[in-house]
Order: sequence, then C-alpha cells, then structure tokens
Amino acid sequence: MSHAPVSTIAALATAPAAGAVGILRLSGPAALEVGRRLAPSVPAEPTPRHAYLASFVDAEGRTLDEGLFLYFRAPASFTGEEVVELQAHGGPRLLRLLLARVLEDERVRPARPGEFTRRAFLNGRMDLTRAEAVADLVAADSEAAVRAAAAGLSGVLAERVRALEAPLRDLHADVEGVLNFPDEAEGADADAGARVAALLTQAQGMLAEAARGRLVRQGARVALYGPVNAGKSTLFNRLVGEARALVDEEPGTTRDVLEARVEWEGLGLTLLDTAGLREAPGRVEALGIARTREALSAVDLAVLVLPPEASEAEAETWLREAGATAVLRVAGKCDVASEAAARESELRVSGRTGAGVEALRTAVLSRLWGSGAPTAVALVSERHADALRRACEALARAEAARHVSTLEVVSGEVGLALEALGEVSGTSVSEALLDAIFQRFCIGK
Ligand SMILES: Nc1nc2c(ncn2[C@@H]2O[C@H](COP(=O)(O)OP(=O)(O)OP(=O)(O)O)[C@@H](O)[C@H]2O)c(=O)[nH]1
Ligand SMILES: [Mg+2]
Repeated sequence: MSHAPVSTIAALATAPAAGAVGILRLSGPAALEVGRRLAPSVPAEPTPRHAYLASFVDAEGRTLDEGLFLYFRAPASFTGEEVVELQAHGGPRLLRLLLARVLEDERVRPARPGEFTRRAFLNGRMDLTRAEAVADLVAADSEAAVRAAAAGLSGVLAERVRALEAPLRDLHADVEGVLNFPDEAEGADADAGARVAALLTQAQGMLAEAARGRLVRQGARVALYGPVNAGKSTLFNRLVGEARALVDEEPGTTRDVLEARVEWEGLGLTLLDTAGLREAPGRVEALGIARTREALSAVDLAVLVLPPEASEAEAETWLREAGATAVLRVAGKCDVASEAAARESELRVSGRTGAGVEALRTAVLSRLWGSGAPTAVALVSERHADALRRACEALARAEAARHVSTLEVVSGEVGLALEALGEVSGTSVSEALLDAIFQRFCIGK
C-alpha cells in the first residue's frame, strides 16, 4: 500500500438534489484547517464530535449559509483520519459552491467513489467485509437487504471468516513446523487430515449461502408462465396489487415480458408476466414467446399457471418448457374449475377472486428460501463466493494430498486456501481488487 503523502479529500456526502440537509465531508490532514476557512467562527481547536452552529462564508467573508460544523479527530473518525463535516441546507447550487471553495486549496482534491470507506479500510478502521456492507446498505432496496447488510456491517460475515481463518492459520503453522523442524514439532501434523476436513466442511457451508446472499441483495426473479389465456396476467396484477398487465379473453394478449417489483416478507422480488405459450402463434406473438423462453432460463423460480381444462399430458409439456429452472405448478381460475379437475397437492388460485393468492405467495417464498427468514442470512457476495470456492478447492486438494502425497503439498494447498480467505476479510488483497470493490460505491461514501 502506498506511502505517498496523504492528500485531503472532499465530497458531498448527500445526493446532488434539493433536500433538507446537504453534507460536505473532508478527510485528511488538512481537513480541519480547510474546513475552518468556510466556518471561521469555529475555534482553532474545536472539541471533537461537538456540533458547532456556524456561518459558512465565501472568500470575501460573506455568509453563504448557516449550518453545523463537526470535527472528528484522528484516529477516532470514520476514515481514521482528521474528518470535518459541514451540514448545510440542501441546495445543490449552494453545496457546489461550498465544495468548490474547499477544492481551491491545493492540498484538497475531490474524493473518488468509495474513497472515504477505502481509507477507513486501509487505516484499519474496518475489515473488507464491513466496508462492502456499507455499499450493500446504500444499495439495499428491500428490508431483507437492509437487515443483511446491517448484519454485515456489524461484522457477522467477518466473524465467520475469522472463525475459518484462525484455525487454518494454526494448521498451516503446525504443518510448516513439522516440515522445517521435524524433531521439535514432531506429531503436530497428526490430526492434520481431520482438521482439513472440518475446515473444508465449514467453508462449503459458507459457500452454500452465496445463492441466498444473491437473492437478498438483488431480489429473486419469479416468472409466471403457461399456455395462453390461463389467467397469468390477471394473477400477475393481483400479486402486484395494481392493473399493470392487459387482460383479455383473446388468447395471446401478452406479447412482451412485463416486470414489477414487490416486497414479500421483507424479501425483494421481481415478478415477470410473460407471453402465453402455444403452437402456431402469429408473427409478433412468436417473438413474445421467444422472450418468454429467454426469461424462463434466467429466473430463480417459474410459476406454471395451468387453465382448468389443461390435461396432465399438456401440463407435462409445459413443465418441460422451464428447462433447468425450478417450477411451482398452480391450477388457475379455480373459481370456475371443478374441485376434481385439480390434483390434490396442487395449489389452486384465482386471479379474478384472489382465492389462493396468499398461499401462492407463501409457497413461492418457501420454494426460494426453504425455511428460515430472509433477514437472517449473511450476505455472501459473488466476490466472496469466488474466494470461498478457491479456498474450498485448495482444501479439497489438501485433503486428497494427505493420503497420497507429501506434507509439502498439503502445506502449499492450505497456504492457498488461507490466501483466498484473506481476500474476503482483506488481509491479503491487491490494489486492483480494492479498485474493483470500491468502484461500486458512490462518491462521498
Ligand atoms: N373465471 C376466471 N376468469 C379468469 C381468471 N383469470 C383470468 N380470467 C379470464 O381469462 C381471460 C384471460 O386472462 P389473462 O389474464 O389475460 O390470461 P393470460 O394467461 O395472461 O393470457 P395471455 O396473455 O393471452 O397468454 C380473461 O378473459 C380473464 O378475464 C380467473 O381467475 N377466473
Ligand atoms: Mg397475459
């Protein structure tokens, strides 16, 4: 990590739109001095974490606004550096004026996306999983995503990674000890095989949560599909709570894939209404059906809506349409279907009357989640999953090597697993990886 003189960075921490309050944030050695230039009434040695009511002035000393001045003394700040926050009124033009004033100082430059958080990480104020949880929290658009990110922020994932990392490091040290000082360390590798196996199981358990992490972070995608006129759009409108999709008795009403965002039990879901499937459609309808097939291959769950007249053979055909995607089968228009028409285990719903719709919601959630609440999940991201996967692979090789190969190989693989895990917590990361991670932050965070 670089040892160039640390610059002071500045950015607006609030959105560039009119709001009640707008925050200008400074971090770095010159933060206090530069911040005080805008708020000269603040004492030269302000009390840290004290809110000073101050006038913010332009270069000529004319008042631009009045607001709060907060000072956080290094290292007890978000970034670990000197930090000043000016809370002004939330006028975008006013805030740009204030920002331009602090940037006039040559020691100050605009912050890059995520740079405040990046500095917090580099200064040891938080590990990487927590820094990433900050970005998750800002991006969260469902209750489950907020809660999972908050859990990440409080260190749930970090703790679990540490619980893997620490014993793995011990194991590595033991094996290395036996290799380097065979006499002194004799026997320290006796249970190495069992320890590798236990750690592998643990790492695999965390990896298995990656899919749930993605569901929470991005929301699940669920498509309604089935033959034409089955009542998909009517059911879609019922689930969404408004008349989004056109409904008509003419088969082939829906042509494009329609999307709507809903939140069930705190979990964000994107529902898709699709063009009904049938043989020999018209030209435009055929394009719609192609889109249905495309959508089906990319969703987490497909809900097959069957009309009352569908035969079992037809149902089988429609089931196959979903390919590898999981399918939940429901019998539609149950208000007009005879009881006997549906299979016993089948969910019976009616978009028209709303019958069975609550049960459908529950069934969709339990198919996506199995048991447990979406809010209790640790947010394992794609990046974490990738690192965990490599750790698992190395551990699996170490386990295999235990029986057939030398201790050097075991040690090497355990070392690789450690390195991969270090990418999750941030104990071993490259600048390039940090760039990639912090790019998804917004400026001012
Ligand atoms: N009785 C009854 N009629 C329904 C129900 N749902 C839909 N309908 C009627 O069935 C016809 C087709 O409904 P849609 O919701 O457009 O069906 P769809 O599956 O989206 O049809 P396509 O888009 O053409 O594939 C309309 O006339 C609806 O009023 C229901 O639950 N009960
Ligand atoms: Mg439709």
